Amino acid sequence: MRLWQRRAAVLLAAAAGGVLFARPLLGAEAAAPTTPGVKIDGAYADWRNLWLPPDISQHGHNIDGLIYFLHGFMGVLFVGWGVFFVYCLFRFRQRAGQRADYNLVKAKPSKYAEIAVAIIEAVLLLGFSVPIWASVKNDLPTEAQNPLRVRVLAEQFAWNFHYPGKDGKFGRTAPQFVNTASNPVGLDRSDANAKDDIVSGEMHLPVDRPVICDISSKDVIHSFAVPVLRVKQDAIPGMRIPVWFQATKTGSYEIACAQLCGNNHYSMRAVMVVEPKDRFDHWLEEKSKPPEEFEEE
Ligand SMILES: [Cu+2]
Repeated sequence: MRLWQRRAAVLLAAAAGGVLFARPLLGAEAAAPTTPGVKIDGAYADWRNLWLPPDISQHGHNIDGLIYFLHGFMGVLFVGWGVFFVYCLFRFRQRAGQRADYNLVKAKPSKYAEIAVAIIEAVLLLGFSVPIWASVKNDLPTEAQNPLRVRVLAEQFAWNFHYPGKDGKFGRTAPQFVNTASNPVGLDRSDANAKDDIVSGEMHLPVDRPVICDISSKDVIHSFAVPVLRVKQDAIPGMRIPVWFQATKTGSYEIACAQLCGNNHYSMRAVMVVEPKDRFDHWLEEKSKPPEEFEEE
């Protein structure tokens, strides 16, 4: 067998191995559980959302604007440098009687182009990215804006949403009270502030009201990702990291985990229901009724 034949055989075997290895993973992906009866708005499976998912966040247009600009800018650079590269291939091709010159070419236009690219990138970073990041991450809504506070607690492989209830105060939580089935966030039911607290596996939010989520994790690092809100924040055990947003459109949307967190990472999703204030209040009311069946046990 010749060398190129041997190489081709190795490449073919590697490709076949890759396909065989990937198949079970792809199968598992297709079988990811869905919440029955819930239609997810803006889901990736919808062919109309091949580009960015719909934006239902007040700050989303800032991030989208930056994404569009960066893609346009990178497209211009890609085409520009690509054309220049092909031109150089032709212009400096090997010819009879021509000798290569190993000294650096000191051309002005390329220097100016590089300086311009560096300036544009600095402006993008300092003028746009950092301020947008600061407003999303640091400038939390004030009390006067009446934000809703929700604690988001991630675990392998689910999301738990903890609401303070009518009194607006979160009850005490501690690891010794954690029960995966009946008390996933470890709420101390004997604490007065915990009496009206709500824990749900589905996130409900009022539309057009600022929401502050305090993100944390019970086990490994997860990432709270809501594509339609342009929100993504790592959930880190031992830390409570705030992230805020304001939803502008009602509907049911997907919350995903954006950090590879274990075997069933692909199934770690939750539904986020954005609804009008009265329906949200009604949901809170329903949920805050004391869970009698648990108290008797
Ligand atoms: Cu996860």
